Parts: sequence; C-alpha cells; structure tokens
Amino acid sequence: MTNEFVKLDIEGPIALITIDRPKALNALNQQVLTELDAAISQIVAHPDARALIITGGGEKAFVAGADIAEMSGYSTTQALAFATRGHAVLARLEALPIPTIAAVNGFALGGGLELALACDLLYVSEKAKLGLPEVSLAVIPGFGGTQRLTRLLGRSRAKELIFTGDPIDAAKAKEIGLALEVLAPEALLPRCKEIALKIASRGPVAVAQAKRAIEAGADLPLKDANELERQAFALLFGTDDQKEGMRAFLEKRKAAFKNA
Ligand code: DAK
Repeated sequence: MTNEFVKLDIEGPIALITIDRPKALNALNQQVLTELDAAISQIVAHPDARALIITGGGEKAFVAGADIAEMSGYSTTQALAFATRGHAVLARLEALPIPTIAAVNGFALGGGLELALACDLLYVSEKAKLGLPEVSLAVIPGFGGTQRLTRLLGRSRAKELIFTGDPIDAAKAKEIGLALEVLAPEALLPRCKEIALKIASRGPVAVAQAKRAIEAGADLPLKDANELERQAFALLFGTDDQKEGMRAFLEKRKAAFKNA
C-alpha cells in the first residue's frame, strides 16, 4: 500500500509503517490518521506479519505532534471528534496481537510521543527529542498521553514532563525508562528490525498471548491478572506450535512454527 503520507512495507514477517509528511515534520493531521488506520487494517489482514515497526520519514522527525495548523481553529466539538479519532486509531494500534516497535528517529512530540507510547517497545536515535509540549499551546495531550505516560513512568515523572512541556533528549529518555536503547541514527532501524526478527522467530500464538496477558492484566487486580495468565498458559498447550516448540527442543533442532 502506498498512501500520500503513510507508507506500509511488509518484508517477510516485518511490517514497517513510515509516517512521511516532511513539510510538517510528519505531524498528524486527519489524513495521516486515516491513512494510519488503513495501514493498521492491512496489517490485521496480513497473514505473515509478526511484528510492526513505526518510524518517521526524513532525518529530522518521528512525528512532531498533532497538526497545529489544522487544530488551531477547532471548536470544542471538533476537538472532541479529533481526540476521539486519535484515541480510536491508537487503541487499534495498541490492540494489534503482534508486538509493535516505535523507532523514534527525531522529534517525537505531543501526538508523536503519544503514537510511540501506544507501541510495545520504544527505541530512540541519538538525535531524538521526546516530549508532551501541549501546555505551551494551552491544551493538554489529547491522544492518551496523560494516561499512557503516567502508567509507564509513574505520576511524578509524567507530571514533570506534562506540566513543564519540556522535551527530553535520548539519554534522558533511556535513563527514566521511556526508551529501551539509544542508537546511532543509522543503527536505529537495523536494530529495530533485528528485535522484530527475533520476536518473529518465536511462537507467534505465544507472543500474542504474552502481549494480551501483559496488556489486559495491567488493568486488572493481581488475582484476576494471574487468572488471565493461567488460562492463556493452558490454552497454548492446545496449539500445534507448543508441540513443535517442545519437540524441537528435545530433538535439538530449530522449531518451525506455523502460527497455529
Ligand atoms: N503541526 C503542524 N506543523 C508543524 C508541526 C506540528 N505539530 N511541527 C512542525 N511543523 C511544521 C512547521 O510549522 C514548519 O512548517 P513551515 O513553516 O516550514 O511551513 C515545518 O514543520 C518545520 O518546522 P520548524 O521550522 O519549526 O523546524 P525547527 O527545526 O525549527 O523546529 C520543532 C522543530 C519540532 C522544535 C518545531 O517545529 C516545533 O516546536 N513543532 C511543534 C511541536 C509541538 O508543539 N508538538 C505538539 C503539538 S500539539 C487534542 C488532540 C491532540 C492533541 C491535543 C489535544 N484534543 C483534540 C483535545 C495533541 C496535541 C499535539 O500534539
């Protein structure tokens, strides 16, 4: 699929989405959200995709936020509709059964950081700058930033970033647990692909169940979350891949998983 601003490439088991709107540093306008939603639908329908990487086109930005020019004249009704749309698209991204990786190659501000936060894993280039600067525009994050950042980093860190609006650099992002690794710009995508390929080599149903247990469990009391894990663990013993994975170990060979 090639759209105007959102490119989807599927190479083997890896899907790669590139947000590519260089004249606005890849800012998320309505069209970008629509194209992103369509790309997510294509990934859902693709039988071979085992991991998704999202990155920004060009050298400078991952995504520099929601589109300020488009938002500036919104009424409260339009703002509600825009936030509803953004939340819906990011919720679909978050609900993908395959792991998702944000390859943050530059500015990830506002809606851009919110997009990265809806991914499972976040890697940054040395050039990355991450932040939620919305209060400097006299609004607040509108695509889940107040919630996902807080759940990831805790209230205190999230409040510091959101109240000041100041972006942080790559090293700080790693120090506070927002980014997993800091990479040279040219090493970022290769490293993300390496991680994606490793994930793709594991039992796909098991990876999907692990993601579900972690994500759904995070919203539950521990007792209920553990029950969710117990059920998922048992369910996997009904799959061909579990038989293959354990047989392959015992036969000292590489497993050939079928996603079944
Ligand atoms: N939107 C639209 N255009 C943008 C943009 C953005 N977020 N960010 C950059 N651009 C455009 C610039 O206007 C400029 O366009 P031209 O002037 O060339 O036409 C072009 O990209 C290059 O940007 P700069 O010339 O500014 O480049 P610099 O290197 O000097 O600066 C920068 C890079 C990233 C520091 C700067 O562009 C910047 O500060 N950008 C804005 C970053 C920002 O504030 N992002 C957060 C946006 S607010 C809600 C829903 C959603 C949200 C909130 C509420 N509800 C409905 C309730 C989310 C809000 C946000 O994401």
